[in-house]
Amino acid sequence: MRRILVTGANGQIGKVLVAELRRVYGRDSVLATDIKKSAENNEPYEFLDILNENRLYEIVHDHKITEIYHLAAILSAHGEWNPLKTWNINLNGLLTILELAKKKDIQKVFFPSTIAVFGKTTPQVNTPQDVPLLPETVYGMSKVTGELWCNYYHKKYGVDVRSVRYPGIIGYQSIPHGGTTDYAVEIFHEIIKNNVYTCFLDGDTRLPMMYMPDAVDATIKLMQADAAAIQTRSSYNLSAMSFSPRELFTEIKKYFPESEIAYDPDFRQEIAAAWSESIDDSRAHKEWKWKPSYDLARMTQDMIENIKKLY
Ligand code: AKB
Repeated sequence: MRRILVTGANGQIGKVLVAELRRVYGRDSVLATDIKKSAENNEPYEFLDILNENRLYEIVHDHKITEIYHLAAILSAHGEWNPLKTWNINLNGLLTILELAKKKDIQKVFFPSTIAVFGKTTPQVNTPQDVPLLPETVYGMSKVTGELWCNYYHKKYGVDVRSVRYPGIIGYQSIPHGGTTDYAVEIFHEIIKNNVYTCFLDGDTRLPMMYMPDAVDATIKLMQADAAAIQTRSSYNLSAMSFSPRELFTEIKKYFPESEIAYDPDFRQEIAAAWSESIDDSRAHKEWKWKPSYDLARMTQDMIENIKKLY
């Protein structure tokens, strides 16, 4: 019987992933854990600080957990404010989970990596799967190292750990905090509320992005794939679309012709400038049949429809 634990379940992706996992496997099969309680009913839920190893072991034992989706992490922008804390949470949290999976009867682990693993030494256009990785944020460093540990635990101990490098994720279900790609969600809320947005990235900074339903679909598909198909145990490149703030605004302006944008780049511009513009994710297409459904136009239309209902 499959029993899933999700860490960071009340974060941007966690919230939507938990709901979808519960739809697929049943509410009681999916335990949400986080250090913050959700405003909505999120039961079954347990408070869990990922660095509290004893409590993690207890929860896994009590709830007879068989799979872990380990989402808890500090993202790129907030990571720069407290590098050592970020390293501790992002990397030691993962190592605790991998050790647990090695010792206990955990059948599968999901680890989210990110485009933040790329750096100035990486080709920025159509970035291939295997490239030099020299990230300059502590978040990127922790995720590259995390990928290597996943590969190590798989090869050395047979832990069935699977991972994707998420691009910027766009969803209407929450306003993300702490990331460099957060502008691509904020812009919708601000334009719908106020018809104006000031972007913290430069207008021409193109980044790989993905709409939430595709991100959740990719995650579940990867976890459901046959173990033999998963040839990459560090992390898969994953992609759906790429755009700059200017291109996204042009699309949004079709619905709000009076709206305006200004650009006031801050420290996040330097982070974004080192990341890829677009990603070659052909290996994910080939090995576990990944295929996105949303492009810029379809995502924009759906975001606007849903965010309008919130205000
Ligand atoms: C961030 O901006 O830090 C995240 C990511 C790309 O991993 N959204």
